[in-house]
Amino acid sequence: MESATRDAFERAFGRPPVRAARAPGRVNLIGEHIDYCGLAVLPMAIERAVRIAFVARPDARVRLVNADGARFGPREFDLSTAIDPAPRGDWSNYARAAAQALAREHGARCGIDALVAGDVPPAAGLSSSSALVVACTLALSEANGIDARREMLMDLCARAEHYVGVESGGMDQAASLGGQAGCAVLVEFDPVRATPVPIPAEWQFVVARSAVGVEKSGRAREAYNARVAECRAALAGVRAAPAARGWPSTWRALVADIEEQRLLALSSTTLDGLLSRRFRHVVTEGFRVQRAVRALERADAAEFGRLMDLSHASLRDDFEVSCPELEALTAAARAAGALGARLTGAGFGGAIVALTRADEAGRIESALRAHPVAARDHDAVFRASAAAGASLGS
Ligand code: NG1
Repeated sequence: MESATRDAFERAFGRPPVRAARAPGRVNLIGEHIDYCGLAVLPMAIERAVRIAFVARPDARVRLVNADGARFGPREFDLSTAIDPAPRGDWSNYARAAAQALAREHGARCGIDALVAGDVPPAAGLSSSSALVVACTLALSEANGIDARREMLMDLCARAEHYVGVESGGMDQAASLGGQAGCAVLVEFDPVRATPVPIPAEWQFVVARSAVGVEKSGRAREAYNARVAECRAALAGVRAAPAARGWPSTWRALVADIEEQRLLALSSTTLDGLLSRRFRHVVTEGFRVQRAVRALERADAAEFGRLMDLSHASLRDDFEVSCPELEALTAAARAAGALGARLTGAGFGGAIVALTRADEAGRIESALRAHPVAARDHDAVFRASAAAGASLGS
């Protein structure tokens, strides 16, 4: 633990911290808006992380102080199986989410004093929210002597985050917990598992944040939840078609067992325009993830980049989660020589990720940094390296 963190903790709580939890953010390489359909996705954990210095308390009180106190004021609540949420958008709701899930599922009763710090940009599609949920879960598990397996934590954290009212899938929590240095993480569901896939040393991913923040506690929440409901309706609509009799009931089994063209042909004659486009995104993205994993395994950067471009087009045209700023940044990355570029995360603003050869990354970064729609702070554009997953330390 850094001495600055230790000092800040002592100033806040009048005693030294004992343990530290770290949970990274993630950038999703491909497989967007399909985790909540149970389809595999391919993110990687990044070096930016939420860090919590903490000490267990003898009672159920959870006291939180944020290193960025100007934006995120101190919060307190009691750990129980029914924790009242703070007002919508309050940062403590992610800690409340973790605490309630651990109390309900593992009988956690012991609170913590915690100093929360981190460098995952919030509201950027880089999963600062899940990093906070995962870091709090690790800290509270440790304080309560809960010996948790990784897969169990992935599952628990994914469900826990529904506390904030977003019907999200399990990608972010699995990436944060399952990351490995130098590797992308193939996340599969039901049951959740994370398999590392090495990234060739000459590949470089560059992330650029747009100036448009995407507050999942704000308007993006309704837009996101609407997509989840539309996907459910699209699947039900296709399955109800006489021609689909005997077809499997889940997205995963459909993508595994039925040819892509047959799925698309049936959906286009069965569903209305909007649901048919949503269905097409989910199915084509599901197949793209499989192709992208094969491209990564054989170090075919050109093919991986092409799949990123196709993913982005599908998110824009069929899933309608892009915006002019993300269009401008992906176009700028490609014009500067990126092999592929796509929005990353939920969309509606936030960030893009581009793939480039490492020796050409500087040119892409400069083009993105100079672009008028890029965020204006010092780390709006950065090279993302695949980092290790969440951990406990001292
Ligand atoms: P963001 O908003 O980028 O953290 C969200 C969901 C994911 C996934 C992506 C879209 C949360 C916590 N995460 O990620 O589960 O569905 O959108 O692929 O809401």
